[in-house]
Amino acid sequence: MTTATQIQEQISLNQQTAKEEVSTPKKYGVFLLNDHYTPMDFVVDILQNVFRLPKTQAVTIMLQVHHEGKGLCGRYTKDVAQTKQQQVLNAAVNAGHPLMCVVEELV
Ligand code: TYC
Repeated sequence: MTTATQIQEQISLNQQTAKEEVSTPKKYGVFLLNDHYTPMDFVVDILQNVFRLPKTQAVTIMLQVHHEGKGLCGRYTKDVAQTKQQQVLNAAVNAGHPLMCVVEELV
């Protein structure tokens, strides 16, 4: 026999499943921060190689970070954003540059 409680539980499960199927995944922005030491060419290389941006766009974003302190490099799911951030930080440490990179949830 199916009780009212069991029916209600099944409805709750169905609603949960439906919500997971239709809700769009959150997006996360990967941002570069300015500093006084990292060479501009190194930042442009990062934007081209990690974020797959064309040179023109890479230069534009690098200059935005240089002048405004921070710039959006790309929007991704959380795991991809964190992987890109780690690639930037690894490359910066290996090259001896203090370049900083942060991930922020986007609204
Ligand atoms: N401000 C740096 C310089 O003058 C260049 C720079 C740009 C550094 C962007 C970091 O995220 C950055 N060499």
